[in-house]
Amino acid sequence: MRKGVIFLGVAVFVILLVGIFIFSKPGGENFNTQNPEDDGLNESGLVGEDEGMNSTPDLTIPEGPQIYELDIENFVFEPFELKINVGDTVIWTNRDSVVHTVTSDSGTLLDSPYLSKDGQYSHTFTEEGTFSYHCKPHPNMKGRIIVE
Ligand SMILES: [Cu+2]
Repeated sequence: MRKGVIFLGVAVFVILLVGIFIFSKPGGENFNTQNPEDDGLNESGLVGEDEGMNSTPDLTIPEGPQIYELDIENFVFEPFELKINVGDTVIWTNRDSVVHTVTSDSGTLLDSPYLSKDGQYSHTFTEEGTFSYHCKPHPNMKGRIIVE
């Protein structure tokens, strides 16, 4: 009985020692690696996230005014409807051999000359609104720019 108890005690002691050794070694490594990682995450997290949060919109905002190219082809404004933002520019290019125009339905915002093949007309939209236009020689040719 005594030998058994002593053996059990020794065995438990050894197991505990081995357990502590096994636990402390990877544990220490984990703590050693986790702490710098945590620190790194905290540092780069606090700084990096702020930079990230700032730099992501910064990457979006500097896109700024856009230039949209719109073809006039086969007697059609392509695309027929275009949504853009204030400050954006639209460039119409006539791909037909026939002359076309870009002419506001009302007002004179869009008032291109007669565009021959590969002729271009551009306009920068500075106000919100829906701007419908047509082609003077072909009034059935219609298009509109929606500025938001
Ligand atoms: Cu036309």
